[in-house]
Amino acid sequence: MITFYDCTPAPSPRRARIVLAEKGIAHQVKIVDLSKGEQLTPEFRAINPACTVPVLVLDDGAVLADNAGIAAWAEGFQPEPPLLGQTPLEKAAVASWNSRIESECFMAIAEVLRNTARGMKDRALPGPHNYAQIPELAERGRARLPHFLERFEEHMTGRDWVATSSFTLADITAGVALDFAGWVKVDVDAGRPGIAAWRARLAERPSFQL
Ligand SMILES: N[C@@H](CCC(=O)N[C@@H](CS)C(=O)NCC(=O)O)C(=O)O
Repeated sequence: MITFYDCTPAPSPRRARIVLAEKGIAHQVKIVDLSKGEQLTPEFRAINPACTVPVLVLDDGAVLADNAGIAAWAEGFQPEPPLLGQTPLEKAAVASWNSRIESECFMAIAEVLRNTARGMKDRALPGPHNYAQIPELAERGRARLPHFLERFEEHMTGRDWVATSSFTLADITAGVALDFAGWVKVDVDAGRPGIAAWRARLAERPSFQL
């Protein structure tokens, strides 16, 4: 049985959880409680030395230890519904938006959270090594996020989905990222009708309830 290592509140495993649900890929779930530091135990390090979730372990024992690998594998294993685009140009648009959202939005929010949260003192980055918080990085993240949102609102105005004319991985990454913005108390919908309408469409999908 395919095993999915998950942590329910965390945004990164939620992205993979939504991919698996959209594809209807059967799996069992093992919870790694990040709040208890279970990602740092010898048992979990033996599965993923990077000490992060999501992780998917396939029937043959292959370990997929990040969203990029899990999404690529899922598209090949279960092509329907396509999430990575169908034409060469669509594939380019999905890859490009996915990467842009990760670096400009997800990372900006993570910079704020990980460099301010008391519970993340000395855990400013995920992984096996401890890093001290840098308050200036939190400030920078707070400044970067509205810049991304301004451009994203312009892009989403008059569009149904982020990268192509249908729902793709870019919608999953962006939808999870913008929910994550709530963790640093940013209301992404306020004054942004294009983003708000698209998020309302996402909220109708059963996979987004997960
Ligand atoms: N590159 C990874 C990033 C995964 C990641 O950062 N996961 C976080 C949860 S959102 C984690 O495992 N954190 C462990 C920690 O904070 O020690 C991916 O997207 O797959």
